[in-house]
Amino acid sequence: MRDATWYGTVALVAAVLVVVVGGFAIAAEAPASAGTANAAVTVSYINLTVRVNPTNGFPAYSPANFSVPKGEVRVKIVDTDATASFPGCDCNVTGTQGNVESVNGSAPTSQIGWGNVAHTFSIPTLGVNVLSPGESTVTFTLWLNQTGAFVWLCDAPCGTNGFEGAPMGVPGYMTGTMTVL
Ligand SMILES: [Cu+2]
Repeated sequence: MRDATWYGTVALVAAVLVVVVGGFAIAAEAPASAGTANAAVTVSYINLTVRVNPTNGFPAYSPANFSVPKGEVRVKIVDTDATASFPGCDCNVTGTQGNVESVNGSAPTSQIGWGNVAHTFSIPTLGVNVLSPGESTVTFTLWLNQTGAFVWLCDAPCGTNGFEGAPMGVPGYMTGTMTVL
């Protein structure tokens, strides 16, 4: 038989449940309303260096594997390798904002002369082609609107082992992966 104490306990449990469930409802709404206020574009930066490995003489991008967030990414390539020419070069800048790059802080340009291209920074799947004269600093902006892993490579035949051997075809030298998060 249920006495007054039993009914009192049931009522108390029910009251606690209402308070707890109500609290969860309030807590669940708070982050959603805070999230809608953030509509700003993310701008980030990545600095790459091209230098010659002193042990084997191979030029290499560093870092070769890197991550950047989705959005606007401003890239700087400091190329410390010697100047070189690239006969047969596709010397048009593509896939960057405005299809331009800037060399040593000069006015943005959409083309570099083949006689002054030591390396390229190319991402075939994104249509990116950037030319890097040796002993120079190149800057450009990428607009990355999809996440994933994208292989970049240098298109200039800058080694003596063809496109398969080092440095051209070996990750860590003239090819690597850019991960967009
Ligand atoms: Cu190269």
